[in-house]
Amino acid sequence: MTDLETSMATIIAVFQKYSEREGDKHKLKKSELKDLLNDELPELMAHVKDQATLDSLMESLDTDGDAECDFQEFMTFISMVTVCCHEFFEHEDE
Ligand SMILES: [Ca+2]
Ligand SMILES: [Ca+2]
Repeated sequence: MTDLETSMATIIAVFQKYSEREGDKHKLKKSELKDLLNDELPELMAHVKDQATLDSLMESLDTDGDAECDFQEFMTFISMVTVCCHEFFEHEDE
């Protein structure tokens, strides 16, 4: 597999690792999302310390309003964070 293919497979595997834990196997409930963010994005979570911030993050991700984060909603979040990282590293070079 190429680097990009591996990355895509990794994102899917990471999502499933957490989404399968409880309830709907294909969706992240808030506690699963929280564990995923804590374990997989600790740098980002350093900025999301309080419950209110996590609540509003979950709310903004949950575009269909079912109180769970499905894979499409998760990908929207990942691309948002990745674009932010890219912008950050672009400025690093200057
Ligand atoms: Ca689940
Ligand atoms: Ca949802």
